[in-house]
Amino acid sequence: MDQPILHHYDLSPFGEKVRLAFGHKGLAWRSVETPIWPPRPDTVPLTAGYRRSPVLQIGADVYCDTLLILRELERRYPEPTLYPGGQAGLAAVLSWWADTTTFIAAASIATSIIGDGVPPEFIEDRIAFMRHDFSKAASLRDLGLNRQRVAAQMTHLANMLRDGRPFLLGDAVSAADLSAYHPLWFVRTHAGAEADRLLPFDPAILAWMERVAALGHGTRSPLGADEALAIARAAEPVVLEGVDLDDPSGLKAGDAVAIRSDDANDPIHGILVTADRDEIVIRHESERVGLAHVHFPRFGYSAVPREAASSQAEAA
Ligand SMILES: N[C@@H](CCC(=O)N[C@@H](CS)C(=O)NCC(=O)O)C(=O)O
Repeated sequence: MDQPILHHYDLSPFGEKVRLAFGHKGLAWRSVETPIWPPRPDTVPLTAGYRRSPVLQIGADVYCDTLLILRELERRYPEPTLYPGGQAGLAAVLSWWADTTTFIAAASIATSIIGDGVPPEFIEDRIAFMRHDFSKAASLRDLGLNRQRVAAQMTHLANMLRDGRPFLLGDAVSAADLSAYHPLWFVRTHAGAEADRLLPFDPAILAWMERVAALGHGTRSPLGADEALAIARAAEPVVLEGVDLDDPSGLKAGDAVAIRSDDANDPIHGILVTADRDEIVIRHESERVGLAHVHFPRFGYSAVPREAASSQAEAA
């Protein structure tokens, strides 16, 4: 089986979530380091326009969004599970809650401390892409707000851990732990001792963080971006079934589509290959890769006809 290839950068909290999933499953994987802000000329040929990080490549199949990346790792490498005790739905929903409520607030707490060292290009890029200002001045201005946001989330974590369970859903680690962990990992790594002053890192949370960190990152070996693209070029995407007739999108295989993400405006385009309950897959061709299949989770992403997407964008 092709080795998983992660396109990511080390600073990325969502990248840490996937690295820990590799650790939990004891996987050997290849690491392609991407720039922290675009242009990313060696990633774009794989992703059909999706710009976020990380992205998982397996042969000529490319998985976008950590929600789907973890699910795909689970499908290919079921043991040990990331969705223990038949709680896949709960783990996924809890993951989404943790990912979406704390990432920006926690990162801003870190930039209120280390913001002077953040390159202006990064700050400008994220203002344009995320409508969020990570400059030190803006992060300091909003520090009280962001401390409250993250502390409120940490209260829920502390409540979940209060009965002495080692992980959020019980005895076994789950995807929910990785999602709740990565923003706190980021703020603690970068804010250092200040993090403990600014946020309620109580002993139960710290002990839980140590358990999650102990999962490690599996066996990582570096891979050049050119080599990763060559691997995709030499591979065939996994063959998939078409689109159900009663799919909620109303679309069918072969339609030209745009993928809409609920919280970003990436211009993602391709030809619909399949759409099932869990994922939408589009075909994407580029000179350096040839044919790739780009996969998106259904939760948070929708496929719309390409023409409708273009006319809506023009009207906006
Ligand atoms: N919902 C996405 C969020 C990923 C995300 O926002 N990642 C950050 C980096 S940690 C990002 O893409 N920032 C903008 C960029 O790197 O271009 C996921 O779960 O993968």
